[in-house]
Amino acid sequence: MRHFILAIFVLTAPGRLVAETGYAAWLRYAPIDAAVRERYDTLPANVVALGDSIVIKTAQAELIRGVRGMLGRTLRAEATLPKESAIVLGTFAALKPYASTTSLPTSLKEDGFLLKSTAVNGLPCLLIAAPNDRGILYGVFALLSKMARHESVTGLNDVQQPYAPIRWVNQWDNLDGSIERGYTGRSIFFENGSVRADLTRAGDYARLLASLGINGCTINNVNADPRILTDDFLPQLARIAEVFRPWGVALSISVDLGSPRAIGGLETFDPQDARVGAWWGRKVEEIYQRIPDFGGFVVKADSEGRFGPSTYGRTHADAANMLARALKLHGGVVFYRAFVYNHHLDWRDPKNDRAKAAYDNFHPLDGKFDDNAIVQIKNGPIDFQVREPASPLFGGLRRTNEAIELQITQEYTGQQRHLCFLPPAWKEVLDFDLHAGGSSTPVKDLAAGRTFHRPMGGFVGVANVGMDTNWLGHPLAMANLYGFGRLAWDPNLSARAIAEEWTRLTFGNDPAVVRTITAMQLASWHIYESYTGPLGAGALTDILGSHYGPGIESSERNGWGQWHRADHEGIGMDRTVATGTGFVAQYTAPVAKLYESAGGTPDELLLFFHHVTYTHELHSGKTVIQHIYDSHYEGAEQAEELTRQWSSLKDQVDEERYAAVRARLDYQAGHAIVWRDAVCNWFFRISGIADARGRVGHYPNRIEAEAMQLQGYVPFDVTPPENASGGKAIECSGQAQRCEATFRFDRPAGWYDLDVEYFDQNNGESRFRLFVGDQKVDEWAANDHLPATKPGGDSSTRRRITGLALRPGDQIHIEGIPDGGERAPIDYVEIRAK
Ligand code: GCV
Repeated sequence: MRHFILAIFVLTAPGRLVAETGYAAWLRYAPIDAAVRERYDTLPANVVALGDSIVIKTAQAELIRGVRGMLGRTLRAEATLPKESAIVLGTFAALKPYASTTSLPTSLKEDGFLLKSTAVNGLPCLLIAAPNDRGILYGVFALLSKMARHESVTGLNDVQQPYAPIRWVNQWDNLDGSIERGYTGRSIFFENGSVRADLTRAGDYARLLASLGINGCTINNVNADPRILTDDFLPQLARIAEVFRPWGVALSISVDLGSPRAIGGLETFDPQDARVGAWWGRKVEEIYQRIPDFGGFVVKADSEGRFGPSTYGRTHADAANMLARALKLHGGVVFYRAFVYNHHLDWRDPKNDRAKAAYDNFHPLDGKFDDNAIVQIKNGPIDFQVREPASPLFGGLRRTNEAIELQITQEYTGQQRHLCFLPPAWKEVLDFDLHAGGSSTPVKDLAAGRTFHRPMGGFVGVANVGMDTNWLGHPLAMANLYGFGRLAWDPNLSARAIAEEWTRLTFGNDPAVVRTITAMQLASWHIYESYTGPLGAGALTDILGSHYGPGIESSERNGWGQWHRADHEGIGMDRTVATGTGFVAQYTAPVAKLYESAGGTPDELLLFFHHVTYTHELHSGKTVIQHIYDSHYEGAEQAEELTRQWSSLKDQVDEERYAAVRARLDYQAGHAIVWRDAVCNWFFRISGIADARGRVGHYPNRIEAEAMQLQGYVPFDVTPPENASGGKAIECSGQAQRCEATFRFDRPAGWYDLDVEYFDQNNGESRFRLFVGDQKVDEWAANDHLPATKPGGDSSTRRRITGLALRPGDQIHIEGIPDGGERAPIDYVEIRAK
């Protein structure tokens, strides 16, 4: 299949819109139109690789592949300098013999590179030079990216180096082939408890990662299965390392600290027990024998039920250092996650606060971690919510390596069904100055190890690519993987520059396409936030289940600590020192001063730090409650606007990707209304304060299904009630094979659209037919794969039937045919005049 896809690209004439699956992502190397192609006429015909490592050979082959795709020319592959102009790939060491002819920036750090138009041996050449082979590969990708974006490649003198040595992704894949928080097919690495036989996609993933400068990939869930370290698994891991190696991507794995006991025959996993240390030492030795370029371990300990050093009264530093020492001999590193918290917190104690956990656990250990141990810190103090402040721990470790963990996986941000481009959110944290000493200490510098001159540091992205052809499900979601890689390379890039680059590479350089998609991406995080989670309250999603649809009370009255503390008077977590949990004190004085007062806290984070009444006035001049109503209505409208923006590209984007994006955006616009109504109605009910604009609770164009004339259908209560219009819906009763809901149309004659809001569960495929009088005007199947087995906020979705000529007195009926556990449930019909 893959070869077939590639063949399509190669054989396609420039300028034509050819169906694309999205598999090629931003490495399409699409044919360049003749007019622009002239720009590359001076490109040499030879590519010389001065060296024969697998990485430099890969770089050479990639350059040939890219130029072939874009220009339709096949460069000659050479191993020595020919007597004509060439593109020369070489490390500084390999280029030494020619040093007299060209000057090299020898102070460049590992993985950096130089693209330079210069004379080598008296001949005009394009030099791609680097301190190491991987840098050359990155230089090749940078050159190809320029060409794909139609930039000139003459007169180049471009020096680039990464901001930090650590640029890794963590996949949370399970050995059985499922993916924790995976929304797009099975694992590309594992299947039924083993490594997949066919690792083509794993290799192709490594290629995508390398094209962004990502140099490490952890392949399994941080909730690690100890079996990954068993003797029969190690050779299988070596197979994955083999397909990563050509791309300079180091393989690493997550390990369970309990492994010595679970699979090692010891009765303990105490990090201070010499037998345990020795076991890890031997295990690491075995790994390096098979995988000499192995990257290291990622550890989640004492968190969400994982084993950890607390079992033996040891510290996280004890555990991290035990592994670090075993790895150090071989050049490996250990990432120790700071995501450690008690998920059985007593919610009745107003001083309890999960946000404090990472700092409380790790700040006292500053300076106690070995030099090849890295504390991996989530961007915010809770857990990848739609908006959180920067974790204070970034500024709380001065003598310890750290890395920032960002989530590419849209766990709490729409699960790749909703468009939510995350680089703007990440930038807010990366650029935030924690005033940790010195004049400017933004999180990006702290994480990169620059502020306190740490030997290591950087960026880790949690990713969930799966077997679905386009990797992440939503074709536009790949911009998050791209954006993570670009920010890991250079966090000073703007979100706009990243969105624009990605669009050009993924959809081509047509100005309208670039303008429209960039604008959509840039607006999308704010839109998603507007209809799902106001003012930093945290996600109002179902935190006990899917983390997807609305579940406003799910975070309350339990030990998970994701509380927003909304009651009938007000909302928000008081985290101040004066009256709250004291979390604010974890920040340095200038930052603490900002957050300690409600007046100093920016509106968008107000409820993260303060408990206020619903009538509290924001900086914007609105009351909190009116902001909640307005932002949810605006967000839902803007989600609808995204569908219009995308429609404007109908003839400029290939049909396959156009349709795939269109379907997701349509769904999103409908689900944004589900969110809007759930949140607004819940807050209306709890606060008793009406929407000043009269929208909440009033749906004049809506006909509730339970108010229709029913045959075979029965009304039922949806739980929680705000997740269905009016708190009720209908479903086919007991053994009914076919049910009907009918209503009489009572508006003036005209053209109308009908939105049928129904529930699409994943335990059945009901079918629906809609009739006006006796005429069937639409039919569909509830066959999406939404994360729910019952009617509610996760499964609520809509069918839009457009352009119906309706007359007063028309009988409209919907026929539902249930299947399995899904009883053809319907919530309401919304009538919209054209
Ligand atoms: C891998 C959140 C997610 C979990 C994840 C955890 C973590 O709680 O919901 O699925 O577990 O974070 O980051 O360890």
